Amino acid sequence: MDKPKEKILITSALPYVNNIPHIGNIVGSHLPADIFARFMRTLNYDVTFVGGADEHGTPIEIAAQKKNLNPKELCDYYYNIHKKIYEWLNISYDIFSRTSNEIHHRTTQEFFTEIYKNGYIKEGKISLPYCEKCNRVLPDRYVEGTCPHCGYEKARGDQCEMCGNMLNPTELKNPRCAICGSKPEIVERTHLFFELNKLSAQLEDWIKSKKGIWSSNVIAESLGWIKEGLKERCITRNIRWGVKVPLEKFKDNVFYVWFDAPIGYISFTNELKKENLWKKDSNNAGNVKIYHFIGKDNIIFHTIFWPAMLLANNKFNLPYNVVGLQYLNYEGGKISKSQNRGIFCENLSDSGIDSDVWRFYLTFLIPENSDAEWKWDEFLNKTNSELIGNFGNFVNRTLLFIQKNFNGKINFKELNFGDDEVEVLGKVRRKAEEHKQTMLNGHLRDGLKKILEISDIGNEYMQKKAPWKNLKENFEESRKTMYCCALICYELANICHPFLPNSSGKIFGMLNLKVEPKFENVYKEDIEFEIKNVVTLFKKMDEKIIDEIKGNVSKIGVETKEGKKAEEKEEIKMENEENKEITYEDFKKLNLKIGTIEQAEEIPKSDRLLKLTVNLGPEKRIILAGIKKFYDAGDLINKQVIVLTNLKPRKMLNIESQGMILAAEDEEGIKLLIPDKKAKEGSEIG
Ligand code: B3M
Ligand code: ZN
Repeated sequence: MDKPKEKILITSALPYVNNIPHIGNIVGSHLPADIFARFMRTLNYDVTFVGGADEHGTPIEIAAQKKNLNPKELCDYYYNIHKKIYEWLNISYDIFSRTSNEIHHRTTQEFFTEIYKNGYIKEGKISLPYCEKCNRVLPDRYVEGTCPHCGYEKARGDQCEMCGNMLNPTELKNPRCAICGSKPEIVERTHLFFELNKLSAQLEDWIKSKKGIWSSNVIAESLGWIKEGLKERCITRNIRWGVKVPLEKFKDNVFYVWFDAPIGYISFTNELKKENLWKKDSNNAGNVKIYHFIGKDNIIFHTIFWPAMLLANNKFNLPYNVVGLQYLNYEGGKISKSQNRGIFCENLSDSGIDSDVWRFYLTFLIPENSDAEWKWDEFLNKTNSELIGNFGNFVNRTLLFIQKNFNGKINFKELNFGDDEVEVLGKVRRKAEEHKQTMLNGHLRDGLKKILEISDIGNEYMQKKAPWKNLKENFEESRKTMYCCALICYELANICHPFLPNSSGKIFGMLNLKVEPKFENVYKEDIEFEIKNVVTLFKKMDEKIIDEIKGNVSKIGVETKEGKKAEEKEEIKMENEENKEITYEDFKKLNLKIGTIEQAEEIPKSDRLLKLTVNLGPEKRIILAGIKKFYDAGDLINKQVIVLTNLKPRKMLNIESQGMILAAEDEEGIKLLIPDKKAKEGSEIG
């Protein structure tokens, strides 16, 4: 294959790390971006795929405030959850970074300074809602009210979620403070404004030049905005959490989150030491295609606000494509965390289902042109009939047949392909080319359909040739058929990789070939297949499995009872502490002792905690332990445990917990550490 002609930079919208992502977030940017990145790699493009967490702004601040955490604590916790989820789903980020990193702050400040020097920033006075009760101004999401454009009653100060319009906080009708609900008054403050309006003509030309590349709705929406007239936009906020404004007069201000977030695309690329991908004056100038994958509420920020920033700065390449995706609904309604409707991804890895299966159905739900909808019965049916019945079936029956009847070994030696073989391989090749075109045009769902059509062709051919019948009378004919089927499996291993990376790897493995997915003509006559260790690719689904999965993946994200929130906060703090390194001196500070559990009770408000009374020799302690799911209270009586006794007591659900019991955790759950012989209560450990 030729060496790469072009470098490609792919980005996926940077999620706010203030909650657990749901499947709508996955199909709305990470998954399509990943499929495209993987596909372009198979075409030998030099692909860089960047993502990361958007950690600033009022979405983070408000979420942290509601949990009584500082924003950094909140982000540390959710960042790790997000990262693990994307890893499990095989989202092939070259980097998944954070806008709280120093390099991002520096990059943002330099970016701003350049725009400032180029004359696109001015000072201005702005009226802002001010909440007397909370004693603060209310930027962006700190104020809610009725949208002046569409009448939606829960519009936020920076944007209306319903109609997508960008707003100024004072434009809202019936405004109220998002924290305490009081009606704000209006105060005046001096801020910095980005003069977007100066770039209107340039933006319009640029957007028009994208006809045929961007989808028509992205173009229409963007041009609509220009037509309405671009206004200068306030880019500073009088809060502490964010990137500091590098001007003396505004040193107590930070940038508006939508100013710093997209610069994350640059700073994360720089972290990879690939600065040149963005730089206009590098060797790559004009030769890097930048693709942004984003949800529909982010379109304007990526087709107007961000390109305007880039134009004003004048040192960086502009995006080539902005892929705007629609929303995913769930069983007839919107996904909603507060109503616990939808699939939240934290427990996907416990679902017992290969991530490829999730990716498979989710690919069909990528909302390319209109909103899509998750349906459990469709998940079951599509998985069974298309992924397993068609694709998996062809691969498994081919490989098993060869393993069994040819001792796994099959090659082209002394074979002559007949008309049927020429025909079937030609058909497969044409489908593969159609697949490629479909993918290049950005239709990932249809791209996946073409792959299923290929395995369909394979199944049909095998059925027609009935190689099992020829095994005895015409062994060579059977061998020919199976070599041909093995080639089709090889094609499938290559071509399914962007969608089903685990399965692709497994097929390569079973064919005993190096895992090197490439889009190329696989019809070589010199492959020595040595098929072994054939495994079934996918587990068949049934109602019972679906019910189990449902139970697993939808019990997350319930944020209703106060008690739960309090518990969650404790967990976040504890988890954050776990990630720090300690010294031996630190370890010596731990006071660990043997104790015997004398009483164990359930706590009605908690499905996680048990209340234990532990005898430590000279004293007894009440300890709350998060082990309810794994131990029955009754079984714990008289068990000996290791207790951390000098942990500062803390209150959970109004009960003071006076220590901590040591336990291990693995995929089955939590296991208490128990001494192997009975020891005296209060014995020291170290
Ligand atoms: N964090 C919005 C969102 O998560 C925002 C995207 C930023 S992309 C630079 O929906
Ligand atoms: Zn609105």
